[in-house]
Amino acid sequence: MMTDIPHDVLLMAPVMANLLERLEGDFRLHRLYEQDDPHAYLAEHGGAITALVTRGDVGVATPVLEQLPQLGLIAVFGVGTDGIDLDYARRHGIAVTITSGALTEDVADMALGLLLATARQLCHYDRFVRAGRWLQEAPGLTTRVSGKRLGIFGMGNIGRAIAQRAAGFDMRIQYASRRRHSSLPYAYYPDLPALARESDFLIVAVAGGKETAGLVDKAVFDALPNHALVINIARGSVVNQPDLIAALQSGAIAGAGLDVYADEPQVPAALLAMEQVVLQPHVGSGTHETRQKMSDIVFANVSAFFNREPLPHAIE
Ligand code: 8YV
Repeated sequence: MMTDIPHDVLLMAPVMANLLERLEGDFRLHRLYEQDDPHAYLAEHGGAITALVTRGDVGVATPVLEQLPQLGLIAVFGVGTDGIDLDYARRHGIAVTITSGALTEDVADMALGLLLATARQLCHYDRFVRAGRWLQEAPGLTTRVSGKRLGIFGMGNIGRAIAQRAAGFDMRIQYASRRRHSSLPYAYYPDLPALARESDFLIVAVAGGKETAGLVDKAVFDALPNHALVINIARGSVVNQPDLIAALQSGAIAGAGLDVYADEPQVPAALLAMEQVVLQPHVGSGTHETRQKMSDIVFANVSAFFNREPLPHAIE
């Protein structure tokens, strides 16, 4: 049961209305993103805040955490913890929860959707039909997806769900990741450029953060065949964005399908201008069904924390 005195919860960024209403209903909610001077706001209210809600794509800066001496929970709306200083959280006994299990399928669907859209030029031909160009010219040919060699970088839950889907397209599935998963029937490459050399398509599905920052760089684009397509549904930080743009401009690779970027919501003009690129605004998990589940999970974790119950989705 909740106590009568409302608990103070800090919200780092807008979340869906349904979650916002539930948090506001049960807690004293502090919306940091609405404050003109967040530092001064936290100097006044930070001492009372015991739980924080943020989004996977937003995280929380360590100086903010330093202004929250009583913080016991960071509840992430998403699965990415790359925007959170986990060492700081561990040292200060702050639990971290994520919306594990809720978004795997949607993000994998988006990866396949982007692959199909890029290879078969779905967005390009949508523009072609709408502009009335079909009346004047015959559409050109595109690239087959079925039966091709798919390299997946990262074999966590999302990587596996992508592989399952790709198997339905009779693709030859191979992957690079920190370690081999011996239970999986896919070829393992310890080295990313080696995987790239043998792949028609490369899907980036690895977690973001310091360990993976910039790993998909010029060496990888040079290793990929010129007809290769690169799909990123993970984090913009994993791909060296200037190297990606250079590879697309020089023809080192043939196209890209992107849901994530280095500096969201900024998308470089060079990418906007390219017809061989399909762009999405970080909406891999953005379906009604999944966002509702994510909202329920965040709320369940915050409630469990204040009820002193075990957290259903805590990481380690
Ligand atoms: C975001 C994500 O949380 O799970 C993640 O880490 O990046 C996304 O699901 C989502 O965009 C919420 O805004």
